[in-house]
Amino acid sequence: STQICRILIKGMTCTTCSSTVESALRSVNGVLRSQVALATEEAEVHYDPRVVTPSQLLETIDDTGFEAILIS
Ligand code: 9UX
Repeated sequence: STQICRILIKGMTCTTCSSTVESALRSVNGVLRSQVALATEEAEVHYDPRVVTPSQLLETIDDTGFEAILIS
């Protein structure tokens, strides 16, 4: 069944930054939905744990140039 993780993202300063991260997360296999909020510096990601792990989600964000810290 679907799981939800929340990730703190450091370094985003404009909506293009948050859109970049959101698109990167949505392109990952196993991600069902993803919302990135610039104001709170948080991503909420709905994912299939049989396909993708939170660690891979953090790596995806790191690859866009922003620092990612797992919240829950
Ligand atoms: Mo906005 Mo983010 O111009 O690296 S895209 S600051």
